[in-house]
Amino acid sequence: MKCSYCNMQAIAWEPAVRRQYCNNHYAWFIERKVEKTIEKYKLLQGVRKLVIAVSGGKDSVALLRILHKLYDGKIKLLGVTIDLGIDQYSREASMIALKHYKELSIDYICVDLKEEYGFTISYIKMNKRVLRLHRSICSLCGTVKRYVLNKIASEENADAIATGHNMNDLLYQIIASMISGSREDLGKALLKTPSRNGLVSRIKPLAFLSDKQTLLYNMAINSAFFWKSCPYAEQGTLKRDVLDALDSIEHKHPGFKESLLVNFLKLVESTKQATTGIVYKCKRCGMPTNKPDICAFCKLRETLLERIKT
Ligand code: Q46
Ligand code: ZN
Ligand code: ZN
Repeated sequence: MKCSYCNMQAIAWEPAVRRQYCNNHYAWFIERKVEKTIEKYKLLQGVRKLVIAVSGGKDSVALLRILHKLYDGKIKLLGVTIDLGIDQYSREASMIALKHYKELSIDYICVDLKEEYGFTISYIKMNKRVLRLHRSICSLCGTVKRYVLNKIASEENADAIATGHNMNDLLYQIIASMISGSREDLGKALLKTPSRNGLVSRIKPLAFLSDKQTLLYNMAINSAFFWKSCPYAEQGTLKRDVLDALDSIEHKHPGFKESLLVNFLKLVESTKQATTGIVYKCKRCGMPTNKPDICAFCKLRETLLERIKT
């Protein structure tokens, strides 16, 4: 199989555009796709300093590499990695993120949850029942990651935070928002949320890339990524079933997932519902929260530290 653009051997076939690509042309195809998303949805309008959240996994590594290629020297980039304290898993993943920062000479901040806040995600997982924490470990971990990223971005005066959420993540958020009817869930599916009241804008430049495309992109540019799954990743979830169903439709109708996302975004844009939720200030730490009293992170941290003391 030859590349549709040159004589090199093809490594990927893209059914939606009916073309095959060699390593170089595949990297070019993916970078153009991300650039088009950024331009169409004005993701970097007014952004002079950008935090890039990098876990070391395939999506965040692709995000870092693509944004560096497209915007290094034009926008100030700051990589942020959180060591969640999930034993070996967190250490190995963080090492990969550090390797990329050094290779690309990008400024970065690495936060060790245990050193900085006195607890780890493993501690929460082990003591969830005793602590009467009823949310799933991934939902609690999400609260922690969002809080830490926002705090660093605020302190560093960044204009936005870029995350590696891909098309599957966003499509699942759309469905989750329909199931829960929650405005917060709907907001998570937006490509760009505005900065307001201490909450730093969030952007998702990989919104139109699939899992397979970010994987192949890393392979095409020979970029190392952390491939092991988190030991706490939930198996047999509704999310997995929804994504499998969407993939089977996509297989029969190439382009289905992309048009579902595009049309959903048009619908949200026309209603503007998801961006109008009230943002309060936490009475403990002063950070933004959707709770009128203390934020979910401070509440979680107080519960944990009380328990650790006793
Ligand atoms: S790190 Fe945290 Fe993920 Fe592990 S506990 Fe769940 S959310 S699966 S991306
Ligand atoms: Zn080629
Ligand atoms: Zn707080």
